[in-house]
Amino acid sequence: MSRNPLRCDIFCTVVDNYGDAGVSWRLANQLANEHGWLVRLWIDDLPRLIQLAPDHAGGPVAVHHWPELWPIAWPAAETAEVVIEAFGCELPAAYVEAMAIRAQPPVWLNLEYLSAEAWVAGCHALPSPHPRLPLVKYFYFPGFAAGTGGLLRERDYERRRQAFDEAAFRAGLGLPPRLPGELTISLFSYPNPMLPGLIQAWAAWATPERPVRVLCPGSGEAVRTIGRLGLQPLPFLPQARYDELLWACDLNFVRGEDSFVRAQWAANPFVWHIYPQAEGAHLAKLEAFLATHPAGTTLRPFWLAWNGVGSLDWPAFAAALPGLDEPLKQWARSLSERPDLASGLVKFCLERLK
Ligand code: TRH
Repeated sequence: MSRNPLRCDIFCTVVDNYGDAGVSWRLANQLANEHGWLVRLWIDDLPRLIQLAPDHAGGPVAVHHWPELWPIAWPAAETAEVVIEAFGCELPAAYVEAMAIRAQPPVWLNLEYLSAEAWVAGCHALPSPHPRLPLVKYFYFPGFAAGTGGLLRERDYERRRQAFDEAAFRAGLGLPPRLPGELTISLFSYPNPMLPGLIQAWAAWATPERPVRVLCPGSGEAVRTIGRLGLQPLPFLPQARYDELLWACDLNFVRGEDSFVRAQWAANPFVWHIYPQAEGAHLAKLEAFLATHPAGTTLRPFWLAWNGVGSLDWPAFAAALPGLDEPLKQWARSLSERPDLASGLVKFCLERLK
């Protein structure tokens, strides 16, 4: 019989990005809100979490600072039935020792990075026995295909989207109402040498009949107007409001992992700036995603150029935008029919805690 509510500890370290905290926070909330688990999130960078979730203290997830110096001894009773380390962060040694002396060892998962590559399904859920202690760690891979851990998607996502009021959202951010014919774009990327050229291309393309407004969350830049192109910095938005930004824009530039997934749920045209890796390893991941996506052929030239391969042809991409609507909706629909990552993870753990 499973004991409810289960206790779960999620450990996360943040290395100069938002994604690791963003994914851990999202998962923590789903486990607590949708599955009734008692979740503690241990994170080394609290200010980063506060940016993503300024109101975290009012929610069901208990957020704890993961101190640089963890106590040298930790009681077994203070470990959880499910222990998740996000993205290969190393658990405190004393915590691991304590896990090993529980009557029933915890289900220990390493939540991995998302990739559309074919090998993922073969590695998902593989066990890795601890070399010394009676513990097993499982590699838990998110993914797009059957046989992977799926993607994070909250149960109330569609309801929130249906209730979304774009005019109120814009007013709340101090933005003017949408102009007739306006193309609204959100821009979240790594530093990108292609950006100055893209800004020029937008400025040349924008006309009084099709003005362009680019919203840049967290950019800290000044407002700029070039002809009918407006570049507008926004504050870094709380995570739930970032979804609203993606809904409010006709085109979303996203990056990394979590904003990339959220853009897919939003199902508006998007451009992915993948996290650059040594020796171009990221390009294989980019190609793998494009190869699985129904609009991959259309997206490919512009996406590759945004990631440094080839030259950006904004007018051609802009002309292709209307045709992306249906395949992107179809993609989001088919992904949402698969079990979401949190539900799959709960099932996986319950099977091992019987
Ligand atoms: O911050 P990122 O670049 O994180 C990445 C990925 O996790 C990647 O897998 C990892 O290898 C790399 O870091 C080191 O991008 P990502 O994943 O899109 O995370 C951004 C988070 O910030 C996401 O949860 C959305 C959120 N966000 C807001 O909440 N408000 C905002 O205004 C913006 C721009 C983002």
